Amino acid sequence: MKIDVLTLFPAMFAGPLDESIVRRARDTGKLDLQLHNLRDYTHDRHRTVDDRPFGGGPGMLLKPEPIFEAVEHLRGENTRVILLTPAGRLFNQAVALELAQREHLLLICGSYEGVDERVRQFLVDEELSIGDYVLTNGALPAMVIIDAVTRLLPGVLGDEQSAHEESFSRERLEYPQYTRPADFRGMKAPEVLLSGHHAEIAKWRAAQAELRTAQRRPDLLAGTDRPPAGDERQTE
Ligand code: 4FV
Repeated sequence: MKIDVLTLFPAMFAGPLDESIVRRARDTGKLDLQLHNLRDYTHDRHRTVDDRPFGGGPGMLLKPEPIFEAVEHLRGENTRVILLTPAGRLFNQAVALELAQREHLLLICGSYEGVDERVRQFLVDEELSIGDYVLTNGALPAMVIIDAVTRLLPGVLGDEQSAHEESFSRERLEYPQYTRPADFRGMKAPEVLLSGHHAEIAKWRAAQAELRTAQRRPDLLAGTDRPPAGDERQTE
């Protein structure tokens, strides 16, 4: 997969995408990640990328020209152009699985108060939000999406199985897991997990996933919207 990122802060991407699984995906050619500074698509001495909103109002907006020029330069025939914005569709595992099927993603990172509306109208295929809160710019949302999509690319995660067994893979939160020691300060791992009875273990895990999902995210069971956060922990 190829991912191009259009941002005013390419340096913000150094670090989170240079370690561990994403690093290995880049080193093994499974992910070709390229960062592009929006200012490189300006032609004036001040490398202007923003301006005041027509009709007044606080803050500045990203101008259309540099973004159109950049996208028209980077876009190919199989490119999905995605704008990161709080006004977008909520990003989740299902969207990550969708995007992981694509050949080429071009992520536009918003800044300031947002972008000129003509970018949305005439350039963008899709708008995504990582959550109902306002960030300083779109770099972190882009990194979140790159991380979630990269680990779904074929051959990126060690044992394929893990992407299937995890939270949200079947609209269920994942079951409790334990590792050695079986008895830690008197806190014991459930006997069934030490039994070797795989059918029993699978049954216990399914029941635990159901219980945890019902208690914490009933919306996932009913396929409805997420309920307001309440402290439901430790009721298991
Ligand atoms: C955001 C989000 C987000 C809004 C103004 C950048 C900021 C500034 N993007 N999911 N939540 N963006 O807060 O995607 O342009």
